[in-house]
Amino acid sequence: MADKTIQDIRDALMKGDRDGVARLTKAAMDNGADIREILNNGLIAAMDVVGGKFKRNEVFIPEVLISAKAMHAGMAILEPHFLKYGIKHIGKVAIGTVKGDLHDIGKNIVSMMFKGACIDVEDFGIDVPPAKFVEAVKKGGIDIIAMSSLLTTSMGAMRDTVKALENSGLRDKVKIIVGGAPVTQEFADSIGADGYAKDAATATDKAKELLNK
Ligand code: B12
Repeated sequence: MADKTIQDIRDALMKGDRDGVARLTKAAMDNGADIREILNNGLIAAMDVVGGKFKRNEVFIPEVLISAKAMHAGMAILEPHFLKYGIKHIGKVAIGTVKGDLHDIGKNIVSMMFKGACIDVEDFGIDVPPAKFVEAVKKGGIDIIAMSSLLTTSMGAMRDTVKALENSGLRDKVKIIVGGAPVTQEFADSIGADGYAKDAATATDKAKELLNK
């Protein structure tokens, strides 16, 4: 019965059925299903399938976005139960699309996958200037800065952010992870970032590695 519900959650998410995911996730919780099971074998597994299809050009951006929204609806049901079920946040990430760049689809997926991995996320949105990241690190409580760029012309803002952190004496207080279609491991190394990932699933693994989890 529980397996069937998890399968139904996966199917609903892959179809982008936001209300269905919310309803089924709630039903699974009410029926006592394991929250980790819902998260890992339901929501995250289905989003991985959608991500894979996107990579193979079997689905396109609208489908990815609709499924991501459905995932969000499921996550919203699970989130209040995390602490109750002993699932604690393993760290905190401040994420944003860098200055000059308005693309946020990939960044939002990364953000959601982080949340799914029990990483607390502060999302600064798009067009985020270096000073905003610096301010967040200064305030404290941020373990990782995650920057997204989809434009070759905005990649320089990642370098500027790393420099701004260095100039503020805060660089060693935080790990930095970068990504987005034009970003590469070589670029990440050249600006002195701690990590790069090509997709949301790898980004989550990388963040956990940087958090030593
Ligand atoms: C959708 C889109 C738009 C939408 C954005 C809507 C939105 N809310 O995001 C709109 C129409 C607004 C737009 C505008 C523009 N766009 Co546009 N856009 C795209 C498009 C088609 C898809 C991008 C996308 O969402 N991909 C899907 C997501 C899921 O993939 P992703 O972003 O790569 O994210 C994944 C990974 O990269 C990674 N990742 C992403 N972020 C992060 C962060 C971290 C920390 C990590 C670890 C990983 C990670 O994980 C994600 C999930 O797996 C691309 C072409 C393409 N096929 O990529 C062009 C593209 C990015 N756009 C482009 C351009 C030129 C523009 C415009 C300048 C067009 C114009 N002349 O006005 C403007 C720029 C506006 C601005 N200042 O930002 C070019 C960029 C060229 C370049 N290399 O610089 C592209 C490549 C199209 C092209 N071939 O020319 N765009």
